[in-house]
Amino acid sequence: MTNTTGLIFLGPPGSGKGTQASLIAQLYHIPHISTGEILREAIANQTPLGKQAQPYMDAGNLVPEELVLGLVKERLSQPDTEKGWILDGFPRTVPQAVFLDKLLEETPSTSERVLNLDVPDEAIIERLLLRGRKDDTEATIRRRLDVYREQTAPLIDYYRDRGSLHHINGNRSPAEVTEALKQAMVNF
Ligand code: B4P
Repeated sequence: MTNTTGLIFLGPPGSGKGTQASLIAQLYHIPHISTGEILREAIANQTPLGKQAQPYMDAGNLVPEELVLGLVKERLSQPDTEKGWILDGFPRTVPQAVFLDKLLEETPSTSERVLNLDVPDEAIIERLLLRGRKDDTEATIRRRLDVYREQTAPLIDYYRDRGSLHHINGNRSPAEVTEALKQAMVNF
């Protein structure tokens, strides 16, 4: 019997994953697990993880798998994930998705649903330049979009083949996107 639903938010950088995952997590009282946030916090605290991750993030590249896999495994083993969870920014590569599958096999009561936010490149560049985070320069944003296309977009086929993928138009107001996500979740 399935009694835990894990939500995976997919989409290009700046598609609204972080914004929406945070809102949905509050609404459904489940933890929002953002690998980007965890890594930024590690950088701010200058932990060994943060020091290793920083050059990759500054350049708009993914941080090496060995730095993220362990932290996700550890986070998903915390008791607050028992009723459900949202992963935002993970998986970002097919090997990360395979790792997550193996992890979830250990908890057969968990099923996953994948929500993919679609937003065109021009809108993304505009949004991220406005946000102005350290890795939001135009050159880095373009690099992150290339990395997304090369390494993360293949996950759309990966999850579509398993029938767990829902597409959401993310190119509208945040409130409209939240409403569309809630509707998709009703129909799971
Ligand atoms: P993330 O923190 O995941 O950053 P992101 O993809 O740029 O952000 P997100 O998509 O959540 O932003 P949001 O739309 O909320 O990753 C940063 C870096 O960490 C990566 O480049 C990588 O180096 C590393 N990393 C993270 N996970 C990794 C992994 N698994 N493996 C390896 N490396 C990893 O926000 C964007 C802006 O748009 C905001 O300002 C927001 O206000 C605005 N916005 C949101 N929705 C909007 C809407 N509907 N309309 C207008 N504006 C909107």
